Amino acid sequence: MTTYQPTPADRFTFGLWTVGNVGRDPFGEPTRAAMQAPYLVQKLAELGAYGVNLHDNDLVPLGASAAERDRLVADFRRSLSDHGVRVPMATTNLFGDPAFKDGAFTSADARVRAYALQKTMLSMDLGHELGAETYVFWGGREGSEVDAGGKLLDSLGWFRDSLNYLAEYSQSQGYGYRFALEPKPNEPRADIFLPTVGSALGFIATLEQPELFGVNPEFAHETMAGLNFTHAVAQAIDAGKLFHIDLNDQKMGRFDQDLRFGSENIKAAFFLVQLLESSAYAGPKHFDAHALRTEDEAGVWAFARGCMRTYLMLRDKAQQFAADGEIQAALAAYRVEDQAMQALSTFSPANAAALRAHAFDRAALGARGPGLERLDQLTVELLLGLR
Ligand code: GLT
Ligand code: MN
Ligand code: MN
Repeated sequence: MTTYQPTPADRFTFGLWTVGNVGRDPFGEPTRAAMQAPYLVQKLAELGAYGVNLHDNDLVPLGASAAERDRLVADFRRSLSDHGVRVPMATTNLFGDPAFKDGAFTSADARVRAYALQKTMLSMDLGHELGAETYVFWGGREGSEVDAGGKLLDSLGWFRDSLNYLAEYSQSQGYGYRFALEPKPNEPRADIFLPTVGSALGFIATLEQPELFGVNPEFAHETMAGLNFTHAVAQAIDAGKLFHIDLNDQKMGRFDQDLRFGSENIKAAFFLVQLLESSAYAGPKHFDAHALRTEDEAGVWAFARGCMRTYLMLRDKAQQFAADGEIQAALAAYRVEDQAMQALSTFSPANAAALRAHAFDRAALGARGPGLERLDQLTVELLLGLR
């Protein structure tokens, strides 16, 4: 009987901002006391996590003195090494400071854009000091409520210039970062630029060094927009651009809920885990979620344990799915192989001429039942533990 106990080999990570979330929301004050970063590291290690990720200001508050910064970083590093916890990803808080209220890299104010570059370079220095290899850009404030400012095309140019600049900075420092853009459709802005995985992939192709950039898709963000997250991840994998992933859960069409992984859309979570496990993705599985505001500290650790445990249970289910004879037979029946047609589907003038002349039995093609109802029901029964 497997225990679904995670180990660092599973490469599960959390953010300081996730397990450290104090339960503040736009309508209410914190419901939990803040926990110090070294303590969060110790607790994550006890639970079997591989790593912890951070924004600059999750560790070093805005305005801290140099001495204060050095002390906080030293205490954090000591805890990381005492507990064998890694920092695979780092990012910048470009959303909390009122200076960024109308955008950071896409602010209409050139001074704010330059400040965003400076803050990001300093945060990249910190991430590198902690061993981070992936650098995330979540443009939470890059967007608008009104478009009266007329800066849409300029914003895309400013965003591009900033990313090009920071890629060069990383190289000039020898940091070797891979950068991951994290799309989100809205919140905190009414409309955020590059709102979906597809938009980010399209934008990456316009950068000076596109090979350094990929995406960090988040389950909740595509789901908020009514999109299918697993489809978005498949497109990122197909493009060779899945550099990082934010796992959580979300009710469709709501505010960004960042729910415990697998707590809401269990079937979608299953297909996602199945896709990830069958792909070459070997990066961290980051839970960008937090405990419900109702919870105390015990609830925070129940939340973190639950994210990892559900992933492992779904990974187990994916293995059962692959080993289930009836399911595999239904899958095999779903696909129709036809070598002659396959051969004609490779372009040559002769094949094109032959395919143009071929007489298809359209009625037979349309009449075939693919068996998806049965296959899906078998999947549901497997997930419910009946197989
Ligand atoms: C913020 C956001 C997340 C991003 C984080 C990285 S911060 O919590 O909602 O989706 O991944 O900046
Ligand atoms: Mn989110
Ligand atoms: Mn995220």
